[in-house]
Amino acid sequence: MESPSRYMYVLCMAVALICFPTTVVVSQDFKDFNVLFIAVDDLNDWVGYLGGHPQGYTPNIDTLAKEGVAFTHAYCPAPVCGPSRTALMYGIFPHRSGSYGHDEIYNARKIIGDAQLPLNLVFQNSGYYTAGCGKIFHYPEKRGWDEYRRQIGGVAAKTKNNLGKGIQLGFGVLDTDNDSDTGDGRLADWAIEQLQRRHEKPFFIAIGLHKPHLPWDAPKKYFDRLDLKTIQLPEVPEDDLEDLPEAGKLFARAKVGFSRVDDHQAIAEVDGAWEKLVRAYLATSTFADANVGRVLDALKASDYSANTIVVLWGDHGWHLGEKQHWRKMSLWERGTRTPFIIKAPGAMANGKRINVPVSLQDIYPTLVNLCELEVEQKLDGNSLVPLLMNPESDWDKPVVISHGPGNFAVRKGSWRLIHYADGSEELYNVETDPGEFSNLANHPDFQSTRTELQEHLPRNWRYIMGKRFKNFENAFAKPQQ
Ligand SMILES: [Ca+2]
Ligand SMILES: [Ca+2]
Repeated sequence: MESPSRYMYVLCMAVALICFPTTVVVSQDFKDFNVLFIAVDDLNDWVGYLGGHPQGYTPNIDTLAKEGVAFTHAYCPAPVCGPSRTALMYGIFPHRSGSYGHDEIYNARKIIGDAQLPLNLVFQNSGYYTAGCGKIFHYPEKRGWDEYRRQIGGVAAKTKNNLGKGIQLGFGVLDTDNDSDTGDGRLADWAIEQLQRRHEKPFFIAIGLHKPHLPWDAPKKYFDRLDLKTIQLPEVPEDDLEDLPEAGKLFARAKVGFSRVDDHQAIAEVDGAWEKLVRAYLATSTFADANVGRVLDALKASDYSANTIVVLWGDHGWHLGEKQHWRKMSLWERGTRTPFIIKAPGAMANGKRINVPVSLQDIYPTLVNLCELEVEQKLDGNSLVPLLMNPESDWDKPVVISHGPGNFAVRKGSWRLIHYADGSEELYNVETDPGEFSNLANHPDFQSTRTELQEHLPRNWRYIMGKRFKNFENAFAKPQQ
């Protein structure tokens, strides 16, 4: 496959080599890029470069964002680990695969045909050495790895906090100050060892950090950075849910299989609980960032720094009270926006921020495009190579996010349309109203915007209902055949 965008990329690289021979060092053929693929579980936009929280502290991710192409409005295909990763790694939208959640019924290996190859297998089939550790897939995928370690045990938490009131949001201090004693730290060390090897073939090395997924356990130094008294809580207007349709209210406050209580109500009833949770999430995110930093430092110190593409992504967002919602599983900005950075050698947009909405669904086609891999299957999403070449490119593609059968969000330009399976909707201007406080779906001035966004809603989707969604069953709809 020789796509025009790939051709343009090579052309730009060639121009860069002629014009700036000292700034671009490419020792191999363009198709021999290595890939360092970094996934961070449950990392929302509370990272420095995205500014989702003023106390977000992620210096290593921010450095990568400055060196590479920093996507500021990147969204998950679905707001929960399993379907987001399935979509990303197999190149198929959740509404086409039917992988919406975490029940066994959504197991990717069961509902996606063998002909839809995972990304790492395509690299392996293309002559790459493939090594992975940690959480890349949600449902284990044995195909396509030369080496793989899912987990490497680390020290346990020496203190665990119980907030009471049935709140099941655990956090604690790990019994070490050395990151390399922790589970994620050991995964980072495993990836570092891979980068220090002498590789005969181009490589695809993947690391999936488990934090900041719950429980929010991290070494003490990360908690100590933040005084509880200074913690800033997200802005949550008391009447925020009043302009939501019933389906929106249900998704905001329902007990969704991960919790047996109304999280927001329980947290409000325990003095200081909200601050402790915000601090624990921020601390664990900084801990994750430190592990990212060690891997990136190892790449810089290796022989592969100049010809390795680095991709970093979080698998979905996370609410800490916004919309009176906790955890993932929402179609709002905080539940769906993630960090996403691509640093490709010689890419003209390196060092730039790209503000148009893009999807993690775009990662697979982008890497296939950059590395010139042969792929027979249909790939959902778009290659972002035109944006990597020219950050000013016209790019007005809608991003579609699924949450169970028939519930979608569309992000396009500065707008978000949420369409629930019962037909009710929310509409927000994310630029002027980043907290999405004002639902404009019924505002007379914005009906043409609403209609335009509706055109991007999938007309058909696979209907598969998992157990965890049972209390939402009436909120889901079968496709109109
Ligand atoms: Ca996740
Ligand atoms: Ca509102």
